[in-house]
Amino acid sequence: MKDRAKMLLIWPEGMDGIFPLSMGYLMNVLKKIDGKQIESSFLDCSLTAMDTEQFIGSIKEFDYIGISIWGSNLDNVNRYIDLIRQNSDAIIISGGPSAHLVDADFSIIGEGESSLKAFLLNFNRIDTDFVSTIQGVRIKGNEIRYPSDFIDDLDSLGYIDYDLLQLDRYLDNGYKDWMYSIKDKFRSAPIMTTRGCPYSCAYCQGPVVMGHNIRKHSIEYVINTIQTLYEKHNIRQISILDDNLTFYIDYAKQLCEAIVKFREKHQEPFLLTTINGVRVNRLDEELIILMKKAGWAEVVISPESGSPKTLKLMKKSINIADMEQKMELIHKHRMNVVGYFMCAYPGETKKDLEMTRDYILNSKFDRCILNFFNPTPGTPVYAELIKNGALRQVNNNINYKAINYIPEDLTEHDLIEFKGSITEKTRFKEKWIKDL
Ligand code: B12
Ligand code: SF4
Repeated sequence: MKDRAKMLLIWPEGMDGIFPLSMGYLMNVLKKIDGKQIESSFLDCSLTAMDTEQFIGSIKEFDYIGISIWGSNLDNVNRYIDLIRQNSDAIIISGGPSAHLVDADFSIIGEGESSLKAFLLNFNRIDTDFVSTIQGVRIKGNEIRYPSDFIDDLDSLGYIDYDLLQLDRYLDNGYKDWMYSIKDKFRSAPIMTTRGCPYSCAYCQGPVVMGHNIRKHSIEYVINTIQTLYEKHNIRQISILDDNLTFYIDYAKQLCEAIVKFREKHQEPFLLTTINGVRVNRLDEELIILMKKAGWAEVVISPESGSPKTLKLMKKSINIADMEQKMELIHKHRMNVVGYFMCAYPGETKKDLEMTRDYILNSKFDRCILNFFNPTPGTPVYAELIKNGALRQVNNNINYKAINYIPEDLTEHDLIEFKGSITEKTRFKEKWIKDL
């Protein structure tokens, strides 16, 4: 029996434009049990390109190797798994939103900290009977079991070590978080303030990964993180990655007020973005005003469709009238509005696409982004499409620019023509950004 084990966490190649925030949280888990039972290391193959020999050299002598799997990096991960199997005896643990789509020994599906900790604290008992008692872990070949064991107190996960994750090297290599309204990007870094989303949009994997119950970091935690990023890494744009930042409107207001105070003490321009969008039904005018004061220059919202029928099929729980009203308020307070849309949702017809086109062209969005619907595992709509054999490719690399599903009443030509007919107009008002 060993009294110590060695674990390596890998952030794979092919995660272009994505900063490994999840690795920061998971390394904190490992560090807490480090020294006692676990010796941990982190390998970022996305930041440092490696040839096969270097990769093999880096994976030797570990008992456990954990790899993060998004739908966009399956090819690389499958290659790593083959190399690990050929060159090491390590137990392979996959994690992340597409964890179960690769041939790992164990997969941790959804929020990973609790399951990984339970797993490693008992590393001498890694047999299927024991592992099947840990929430959120799938044993190779078995059914997927949701959900994970969600952590209530997010602050207990500790502060992200942006040095360990080599934020400055990411920035030197051109890492930029999305901000549609400006050409010259600021030095940016991502943070999470909340996890989870209570909604059940049928295409979205967010709640599958992070649960329906929203958990929050304390305002103090968030401000301390922003301060470190601002002072130590000269970050001037914070990208909040939450699924539903404004669900608890009061929390969002308190956060904005604390950021306004932070801005007052710091002279340089400082912006905030919410790349995943906020829900219009979780915004009021007071919050919109506070967001502007705190440093938002644009607000991203996700109507997804201009067809009420499609919105119903998607279970979006939003309506177009509300969207228009909130858009007016956001403009009134001098911020740009970006809208995310998708087409080719199951059940859509030409008429629905036309409604989306009319809405995009006639509404007041400053910019619209249109992608093809591409179903993600774990969502209700994915299960249905798999059951009906309706996907062109299963377990493929997920890419919203490619067509993987064509609704019954439409053709590939219809979809390509429709997407091509929506020219990306930008009507951004730079002066609104200069306010900040
Ligand atoms: C923010 C975000 C982005 C940002 C990333 C910004 C950044 N970090 O720099 C941007 C906008 C760039 C982005 C892009 C894309 N995204 Co995105 N994104 C998200 C979002 C909202 C949050 C991800 C995140 O950072 N969460 C915070 C961290 C802490 O959580 P986490 O990564 O999930 O990690 C936890 C667990 O998954 C697990 N875990 C993760 N790795 C590992 C490894 C091990 C060993 C273990 C044990 C556990 C574990 O433990 C972690 C801690 O709890 C999710 C939705 C969601 N709520 O999950 C979608 C999501 C991950 N994205 C998705 C997709 C498809 C994409 C794109 C491919 C879309 C496209 N353009 O075609 C691209 C990726 C392009 C690329 N180069 O690969 C899908 C993934 C679907 C899938 N099954 O793989 C999701 C789930 C959204 C959805 N459609 O439902 N995305
Ligand atoms: S699309 Fe947004 S609101 Fe809907 S379930 Fe996903 S995160 Fe929640």
